[in-house]
Amino acid sequence: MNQLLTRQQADLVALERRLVLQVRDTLSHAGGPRADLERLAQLVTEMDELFLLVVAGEYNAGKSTFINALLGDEVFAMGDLPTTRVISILRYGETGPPEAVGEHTRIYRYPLDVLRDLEIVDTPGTNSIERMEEEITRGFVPRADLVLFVTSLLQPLTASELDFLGHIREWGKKVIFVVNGVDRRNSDEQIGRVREYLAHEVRTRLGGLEPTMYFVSALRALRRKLAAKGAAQTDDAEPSSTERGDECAELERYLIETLRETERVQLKLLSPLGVLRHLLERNLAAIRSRRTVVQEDGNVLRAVRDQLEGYTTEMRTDSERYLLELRASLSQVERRGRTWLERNIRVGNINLLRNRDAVENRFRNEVVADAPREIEEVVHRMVDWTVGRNLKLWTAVFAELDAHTARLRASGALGAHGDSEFQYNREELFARLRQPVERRLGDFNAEAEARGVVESMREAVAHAFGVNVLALGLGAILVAVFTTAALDLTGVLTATLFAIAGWFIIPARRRQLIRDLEEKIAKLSADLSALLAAKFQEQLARYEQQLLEVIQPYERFLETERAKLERAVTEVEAARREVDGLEQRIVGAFPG
Ligand SMILES: Nc1nc2c(ncn2[C@@H]2O[C@H](COP(=O)(O)OP(=O)(O)OP(=O)(O)O)[C@@H](O)[C@H]2O)c(=O)[nH]1
Ligand SMILES: [Mg+2]
Repeated sequence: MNQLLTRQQADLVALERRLVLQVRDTLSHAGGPRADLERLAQLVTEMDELFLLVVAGEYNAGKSTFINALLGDEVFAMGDLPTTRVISILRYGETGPPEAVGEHTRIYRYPLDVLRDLEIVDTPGTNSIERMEEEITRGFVPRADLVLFVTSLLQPLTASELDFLGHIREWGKKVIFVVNGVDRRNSDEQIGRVREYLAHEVRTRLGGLEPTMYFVSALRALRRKLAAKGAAQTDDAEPSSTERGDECAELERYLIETLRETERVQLKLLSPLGVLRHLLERNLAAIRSRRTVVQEDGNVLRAVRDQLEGYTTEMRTDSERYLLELRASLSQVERRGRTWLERNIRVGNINLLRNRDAVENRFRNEVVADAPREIEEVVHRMVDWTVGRNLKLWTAVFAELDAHTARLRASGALGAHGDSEFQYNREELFARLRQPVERRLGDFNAEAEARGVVESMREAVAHAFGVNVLALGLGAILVAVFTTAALDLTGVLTATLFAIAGWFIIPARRRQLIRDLEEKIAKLSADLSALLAAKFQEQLARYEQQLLEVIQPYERFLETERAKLERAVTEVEAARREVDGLEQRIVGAFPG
């Protein structure tokens, strides 16, 4: 059609083509469904094709009869049962057998002049029991430049017609109503009543302008033309008179003259904009619902983080309680140590002090006493409690994720756009988020875990205090730490000291030794409590990290997705404004 356009119109076509491509890019960035992108690619090609006048309506409405009447020939099959089964495109050319294009389209040719400028499409009727055929017709609607909607005078606007009209309207198509069967009217008033009814219902139920309507009898028009043709051949033609109330001739004039000459170019330019607008709206809705999903996912992750934070804070405060118990035990050791030293490091005790085993035994029984067992017990309690709380944390996280999935599924947010890349990535990541939680819970063996933690503490103590007895439990290690280490390091147990036991006679020497021992015990006790506290913090940090590692990839995904969706919304909204702007220019370019 390009050669027939004015310069201004050609510019508009170029602008429109660019806009279609731009919208395709926008939707492609926005992760729009493949079908939409394909529709847009096709739209570019369709812009170069002839104007498509699509005749649609329910089965048996008289669509094929109407087209035949227009042609004055029985090109399309007519009948009382669902008759037209495929999209039938009527194109200019010599008559011949129709040509099948794919499964659902057939091309017919007919040498009628008007077909040089537009193609007429007969479609399978809607609302028959052939649901597939309705789908074919619905699928073809986006391609129409103008829809002739054939309905029946005896049953104007059924519920299913209204639904189908809604679909046509969604794609922004201009519709002309053809009310067929006026030959079957009971009275002339019937036409007026139906006209009013239709105008009112279409206006209120579908919104928009006053509908354009033509009341016709397709069958009578066809018969008249066929008779005229026959008469012309036999040379006794009756002058064709238009029946009262039958607007077939006006409609024909509109289609063959007005449409062909002026309106066609404008409609042809406007129709891609309707498609763009519809696709943009639809995708905008999808993007918004995706944004809701991202927000909700984000809320869940925040809830998980809150759980984790709550857990960590609770651990920090409650662990103080256990560490206090621990320090209490240790200060008992210090106190007992002081008394013991005062009582035993004296000259009168020289024989005992010469006996290394005896010293060790007494020190262990009287100073170290129950402390290692107490400490071991506190450590076990502390670890058991930490591990138990950690199990509770993971259980809560799992419940949170589960409830979230159930909520999304119930709201329909999941699977609503299952073909999109977003949906795919999200489900995969969500599964990756859920699996480790599930696995952690499935494998959780609180006893073994607690044993492991205590074991690592035992190793740390043995290592830090140089007690090289791997097979012993924490309690035994502590006994060794206090007895051997304390006594050894101060020299109480060394032979040299005993050799010069005379030292004890010098009061200053004695005091010094007692002070050394006291300091040693205090230091051991401080070191030990710091070590256990550090080990405990380490364990907490590990637990924290474990959960963070699970949720962080998903948090990052959501962050990227959120940014992407924001950008998509902005771009889609901008494209929609451009569609509006171009529409105004097109309308303005065709005065009248
Ligand atoms: N009385 C009367 N009958 C008509 C008129 N138009 C069509 N018919 C009859 O209605 C029946 C259906 O006509 P078709 O043209 O095949 O209807 P259609 O809309 O193409 O139907 P499908 O192809 O099945 O969707 C045929 O028997 C026609 O003869 C009309 O104006 N008046
Ligand atoms: Mg038909």
